[in-house]
Amino acid sequence: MKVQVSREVQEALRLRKAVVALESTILCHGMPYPNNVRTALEVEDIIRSSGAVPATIAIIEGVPHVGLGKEEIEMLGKEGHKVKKVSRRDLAYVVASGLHGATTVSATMYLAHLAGIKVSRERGACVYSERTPVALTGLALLDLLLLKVFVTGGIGGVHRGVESTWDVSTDLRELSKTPVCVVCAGVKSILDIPKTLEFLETEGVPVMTAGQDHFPSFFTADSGMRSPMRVDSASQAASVVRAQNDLELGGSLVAVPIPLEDQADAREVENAIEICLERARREGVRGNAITPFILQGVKDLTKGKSLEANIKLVKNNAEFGARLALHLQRLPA
Ligand code: PSU
Ligand code: MN
Repeated sequence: MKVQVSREVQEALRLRKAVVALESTILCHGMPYPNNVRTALEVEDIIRSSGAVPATIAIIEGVPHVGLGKEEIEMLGKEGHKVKKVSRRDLAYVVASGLHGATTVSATMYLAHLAGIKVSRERGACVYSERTPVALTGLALLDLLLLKVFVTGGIGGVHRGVESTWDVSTDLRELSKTPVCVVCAGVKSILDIPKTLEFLETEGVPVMTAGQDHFPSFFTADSGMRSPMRVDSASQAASVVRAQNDLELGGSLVAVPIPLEDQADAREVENAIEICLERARREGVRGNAITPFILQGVKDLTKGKSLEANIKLVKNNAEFGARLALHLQRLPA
């Protein structure tokens, strides 16, 4: 199967530069046009100016793309909600049907990992034919660290009212399966944060918070819940990711709290969330439509203030994620 890796990303992988994956659901379903396109391009530039290379991931006409051009980001951002939201579950269908797809955290992790493996295999083949057929050379070992860092705003989690809906985002299971580190700003309080942390513990996913003891809650820096682990720098996070990788344990989560000055008003956001959850219940919104429905509603009710905070935190995460990826790439094989 074809996975289209952009020229910029191919070149970066060849030179073993740090590459940071980015998702596209936030582009098509998480923010309105044109803020979405502007933010996506600015986030890419933040990663470039930190010395890493961005790889925004999406499906275009059935082909998974790792690294998008400006025109492709513009096209997907303009199409917005018309582009299908694609989690792990939806990947095969959207590929087989030749559709566009906006990848969520789970699908983006999966495709980043797949592209890393494909590139390693191609190199592996080349190593086998040119040198002795050893299983893993130092070169191939280093390749296993390709495309291991992915930056987003927030991940999916266990939804409030899970007792009756069974709504648990597949992002959480993906984290346990796929060896990619996801950098986010914590989990939004549209979700049940304590249950989300419990589930991540069950799934064996390391959850680290940068620079503080408490886990953040997306729009605000402190959810009131203790973070299972704390790291005080991007390099410390990188060494955990590296150990996780060497132990072949699957993914990990790094939460970077929103800077205090960029926080949204917690009470205002909480009120908006309550109203939207009630609306969703009344209107029977279900399944993968819930998260975009609530994000949109909260944005409208807070008159765009939640969107402003959202944009700032994604950029903040991009800076941290790029540093993490650079450190990871520099660690000795
Ligand atoms: N949380 C946010 N913003 C988002 C998402 C989650 O604060 O844009 C998106 C991500 O792409 C995430 C997806 O992977 O929603 C989770 O959807 P669901 O709850 O349907 O699993
Ligand atoms: Mn769900």
